[in-house]
Amino acid sequence: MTNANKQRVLIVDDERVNRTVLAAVLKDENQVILAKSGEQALERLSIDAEIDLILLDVMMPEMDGYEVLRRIKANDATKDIPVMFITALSSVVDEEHGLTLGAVDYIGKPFSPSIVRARVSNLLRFVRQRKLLETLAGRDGLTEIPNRRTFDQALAQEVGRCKRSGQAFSLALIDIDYFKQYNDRYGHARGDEVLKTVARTLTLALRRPADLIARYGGEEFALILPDADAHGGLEVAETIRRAIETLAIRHEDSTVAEHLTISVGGITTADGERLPNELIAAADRQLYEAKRLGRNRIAW
Ligand code: GH3
Ligand code: MG
Ligand code: MG
Ligand code: MG
Repeated sequence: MTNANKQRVLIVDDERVNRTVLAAVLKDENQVILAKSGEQALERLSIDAEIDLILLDVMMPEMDGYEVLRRIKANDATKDIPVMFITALSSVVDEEHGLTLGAVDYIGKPFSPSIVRARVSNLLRFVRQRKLLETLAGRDGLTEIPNRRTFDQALAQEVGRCKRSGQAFSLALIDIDYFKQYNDRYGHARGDEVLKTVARTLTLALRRPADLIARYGGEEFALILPDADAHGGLEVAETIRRAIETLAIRHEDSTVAEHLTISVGGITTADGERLPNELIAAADRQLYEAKRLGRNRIAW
């Protein structure tokens, strides 16, 4: 297995021999990262929190393992990373203390390599499952693009960023024109296929990695464009409107065109004081305007 597919285990121990032995036990199955102190571990986590499991020694000079765990739990970026103590402090009181602080497991030293390997492997299986569930929970089941829940989180984050930086960003709602008629004429299954195609097309039309397109509801999609002013926002909106038109999906019951079209309502804001739902309402009013003006168009 290449390192890219391996799960990542951070080993924190002040004694070199312990780090070496643990690394030897785990390195075939996992990507192992070493830290020789609590400070070094926290420093490492501050630049790279993509760690699946932390094996943590308790007795270390300067900062002990209990304090390291407390800090890991106090930080939003790291609080969900499971921590397993591996320590010579193996009284019932020590073990209870470690578990109460939130460690998922507590292994006494000297340890049996095969037991450590098995416990780590069992735990990492759960971590993998949890990650998969998290990914699925953020995606729409039909189109497989981010869902409303992911969008709401991203919008809240963007509003926060805007409040701090004063940087403008753009937000747009996209709605398929006469989609009810499409379903009525071609059937719901074909309608579902169209939703998938539209989702894929919208996704491919985005250029910056930070841009987000989500399925907002039935046949509505929502778009966040960080750092985009009205000019940039309009340009993206026009690109996607044209991209959908170019698909030339036949829609005989549309009164706008003979093929499927979308309408877009967009806004640009640098006002971090407006709440996410106020921004959505403003974009929705623009969308309504685009519909009222004849559909297959953008109102910004
Ligand atoms: P308008 O141009 O005003 O937006 O007209 P419209 O017909 O698109 O608007 P309306 O909101 O009345 O209808 C939306 C339709 O989208 C109704 C619903 O059947 C369809 N729809 C919503 N979700 C799905 C879905 O998951 N699959 C399919 N096939 N259709 C869906
Ligand atoms: Mg130690
Ligand atoms: Mg709609
Ligand atoms: Mg519609």
